[in-house]
Amino acid sequence: MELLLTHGYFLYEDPKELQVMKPYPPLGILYICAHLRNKGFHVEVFDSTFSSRRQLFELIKQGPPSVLGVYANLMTRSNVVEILRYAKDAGWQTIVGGPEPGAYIEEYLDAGADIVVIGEGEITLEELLPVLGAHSPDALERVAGIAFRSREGDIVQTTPRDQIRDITRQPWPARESIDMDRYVSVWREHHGMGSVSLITSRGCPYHCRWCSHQVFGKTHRRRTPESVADELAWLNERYRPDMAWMADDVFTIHHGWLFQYASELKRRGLKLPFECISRADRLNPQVVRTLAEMGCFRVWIGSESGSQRMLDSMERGVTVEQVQSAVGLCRSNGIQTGMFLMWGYEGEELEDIEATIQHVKDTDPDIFFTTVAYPIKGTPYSSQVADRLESLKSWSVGSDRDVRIRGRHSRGFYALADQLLRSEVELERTRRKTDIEAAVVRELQNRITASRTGLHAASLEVEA
Ligand code: B12
Ligand code: SF4
Repeated sequence: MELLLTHGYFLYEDPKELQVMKPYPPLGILYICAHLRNKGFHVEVFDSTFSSRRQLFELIKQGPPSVLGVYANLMTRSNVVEILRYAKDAGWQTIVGGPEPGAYIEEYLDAGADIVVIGEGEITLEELLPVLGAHSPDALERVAGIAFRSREGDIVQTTPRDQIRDITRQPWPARESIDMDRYVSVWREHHGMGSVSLITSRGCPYHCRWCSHQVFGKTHRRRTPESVADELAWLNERYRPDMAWMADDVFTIHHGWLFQYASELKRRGLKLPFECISRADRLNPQVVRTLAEMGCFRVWIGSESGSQRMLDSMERGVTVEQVQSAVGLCRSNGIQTGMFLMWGYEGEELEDIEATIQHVKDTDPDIFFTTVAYPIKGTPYSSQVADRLESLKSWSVGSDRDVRIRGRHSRGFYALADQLLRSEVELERTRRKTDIEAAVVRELQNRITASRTGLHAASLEVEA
């Protein structure tokens, strides 16, 4: 074996993920695996999702040592660091890639990575694997898109890797190298529907200030509608799922493409229920109708805030009204909506929080999730707050979420904002019912008063 690919996501070791139980395969390393196998390399994938670190370490120990390539993102850093160290000690050469390492080159090199891959991995690994064995810094320097330490210990970063021009010609993810049926069955067991994921494009050209563009920059490339329909048809035939998740950043970004894809599915008589993410400004009556006809049952919308002032300062490029109208359009076409909301972005005040609460009450999405804003390294938001950032954990065991931002409100403050939002929405929903129970309403009103009082009191303090 010339390369073993893995990632640091261990579902059964993460109590939070076990509650959600919505695993999807690591498409990035599966794309790399398919590409390299097509080029004649002997590549295997150790899918950590349903496995344990003990099993991975056994495999590494058993050897013979070769090259280990690990995918890392913001949440998996500490696991990845442990894997890199273990592999290094066992005599393996180590490569790390994915959305996080390019922003922390020095840290990953210090943590046990021989090479950090920046950007897309397919062509970089195709060129890197043959020269790795030579241990020649000169040869490494000629491989674009990597960083490593020279013999003198300096960090060398090579020229940026060009992006793959035609992503349609890339082979589909090597799903056969992992236990895909298990993903589908876990979904079916826990949610009544077996699910598969696929992506139709790479990159997003928008510039929301907190969003990471580490891998694809602000570019956007699409596969042809026919190729995506072929993959969906194959997934449907091979794994018999009940639904699909279109895992693109913004599935609806290109309307012309979407209409072509819809007619391609129609021509083939292929209709698999699916969910996807959209920006609100990419949803109009024709798009939403088309989504519904294609089998879309849920659209996730990054709503973020009900305050236009906050949306503008995030450079979100969307209005509150667009979100409200998008949710309404989905509802009238029988599509559920899921909403992502963010607390604590730079400059957010009590009135912005109240505006968000009012917005969610008015819009009434089927589901909503909230997060307290966290600065992903490499984003404009992270640079903006850099001089007020304090890490709460050491780099190798923490993540970009484990930070305190001086001048921002406390975690307790945002927890109260969250409670207030949930109680207000519940009261609104209760009032819409015909058989209102007075005691329930009173209880909710009491909760709202307590949360709002607590929130106002907590707003007087910020993180020192
Ligand atoms: C789908 C998705 C998810 C899904 C499923 C993940 C999965 N198993 O597929 C779910 C919903 C679970 C999810 C969750 C989260 N996600 Co997410 N997700 C995505 C999304 C939209 C697509 C991922 C994908 O398939 N990409 C397509 C493949 C082809 O790209 P890729 O994975 O980057 O791989 C390429 C390169 O990175 C490189 N590469 C990848 N691996 C390796 C390995 C080696 C050895 C090498 C050399 C190269 C290499 O080559 C690959 C092919 O070119 C990305 C955004 C994006 N467009 O990538 C965000 C993204 C990865 N997610 C992100 C975040 C923040 C999260 C969460 C933390 C959100 C949260 N608050 O909970 C969680 C973390 C979950 C976890 N425990 O790991 C961030 C990560 C930022 C960072 N610096 O790490 C991203 C980049 C979104 C963003 N723009 O900010 N996510
Ligand atoms: S948040 Fe969504 S729309 Fe904004 S830049 Fe990121 S992927 Fe694009």
